[in-house]
Amino acid sequence: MPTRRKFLHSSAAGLAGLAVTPLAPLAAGARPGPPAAGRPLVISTWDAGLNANRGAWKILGPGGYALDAVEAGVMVTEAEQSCCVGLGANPDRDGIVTLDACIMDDKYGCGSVAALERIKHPISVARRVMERTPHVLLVGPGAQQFAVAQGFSLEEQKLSPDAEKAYREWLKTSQYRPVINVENSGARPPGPAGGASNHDTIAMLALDAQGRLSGSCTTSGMGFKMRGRVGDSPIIGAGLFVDPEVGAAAATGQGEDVIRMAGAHTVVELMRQGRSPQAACQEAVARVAKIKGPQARDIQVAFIAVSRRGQVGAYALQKGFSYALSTSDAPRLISSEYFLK
Ligand code: SD4
Repeated sequence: MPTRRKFLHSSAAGLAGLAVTPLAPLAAGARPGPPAAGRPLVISTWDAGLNANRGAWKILGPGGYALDAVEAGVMVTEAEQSCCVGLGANPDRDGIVTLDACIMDDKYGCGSVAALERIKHPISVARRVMERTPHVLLVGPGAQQFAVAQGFSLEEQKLSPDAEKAYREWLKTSQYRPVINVENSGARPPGPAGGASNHDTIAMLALDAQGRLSGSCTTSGMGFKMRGRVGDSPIIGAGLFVDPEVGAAAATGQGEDVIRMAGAHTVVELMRQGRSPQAACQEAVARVAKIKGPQARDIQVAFIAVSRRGQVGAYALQKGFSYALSTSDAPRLISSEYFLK
């Protein structure tokens, strides 16, 4: 167990690492440089981001729209049927898989769904909410009703074999203990099922050849969560935020702690004040650490960010977070820097 003293020591070390000289804050109405037209890129969370980025690059590479890319990219992950994204994911404590997703374009358009059941591609439903309703967020049965009315098919309510096994294991204790970095631990909580493709929430940010930014995020949320629990991932400003004047940011990790400090919005606002995407992610993570105190050791929170000029950044609370970056059709997996040493 970390002592409070050790924690304070490591926090101070982390904060010292934050002595990044900020760029000059933007004057009212000013824009942070020209957009990065002509140089598309896509960044996404965890190792699952590699395949997702490949999906996104099929659109970005030939000059397509960032919004189409972030939808298609995370659809790859939703279809992979892993422990934590899409219908193959771990269920809630009542044994039902419920999915959260959101999407945001380059014109402050946004749409999300939460607690959606039996729909294979929640990200596409979120996009329909954005494009075909006057609303931003639909939840539960209403979200499902909308999806069906939009032509999405209702899949069987049945756990995947891996999820079934993990759920049965979980029932033995029924203890709620989210596992930090389960996304790339190769283990599906609480038992040994899962494997190399194990991952959690995927969040993706893209800048296209015309300098347009978009973002997406999709998850089953924390495995074995309370029924009705919604995390940060479908909450605009928490799990995802895109401001075409500044940049975009997305979060992964313990959603409750991202929501309480308006995570992605905080990162974007720090960029607006002149921080680079890297410094902004770092400062936002430091804020989580400060809020949580010694309990910060029990959670993971990480942010990724892109400026409208095409700079990227990422930072995590704890060791173990990785992200995929593509500036060509060959994505790279990068181990994130982190706060708690
Ligand atoms: C949630 N933020 O539902 C998600 C979980 C996550 O990596 O991102 N895990 O709280």
